[in-house]
Amino acid sequence: MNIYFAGSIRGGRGDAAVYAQLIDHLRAYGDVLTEHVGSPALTALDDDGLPDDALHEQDVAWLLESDVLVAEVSTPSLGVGYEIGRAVERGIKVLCLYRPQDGRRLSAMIGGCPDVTNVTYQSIEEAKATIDQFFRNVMFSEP
Ligand code: 6IA
Repeated sequence: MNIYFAGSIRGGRGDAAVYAQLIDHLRAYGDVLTEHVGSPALTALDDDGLPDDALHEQDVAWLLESDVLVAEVSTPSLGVGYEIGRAVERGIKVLCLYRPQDGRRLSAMIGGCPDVTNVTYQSIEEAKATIDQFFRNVMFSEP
């Protein structure tokens, strides 16, 4: 199973350590095509090494060959929102994990999307249990 993990990069790297732990957990279910999203070395202002059009082309290609998209959406990111929209259009199963914080609310375009499984969590253990449940459902649902 190909898994696309989406998490904020230029939107801010405050949750990078969370992404790394979720990616680690997701490896039990398949190939995570976007492991770099969890890299502690990656900052919001890094020189990405590739021009933006090449990054976009590469990421969309990975997205379209994915069976599942798991997004951590606590740190708002234009790129993550875009990826969720493209996945929904394509009929790819989407799980969004959101950690509620004072002074912030999840975008209605994500929280209100009927084609997205939206789950809030507080601890990493809770997020991992949500992932386990999501994959149980994916594995037992019709393609
Ligand atoms: O708008 P944002 O940058 O926060 O969007 C984050 C999302 O866009 C992530 O889920 C990624 O899939 C994708 N994305 C953004 N920047 C990159 C990137 N930069 N490489 C791959 N995907 C990206 C180069 C990083 C490289 C030096 C390790």
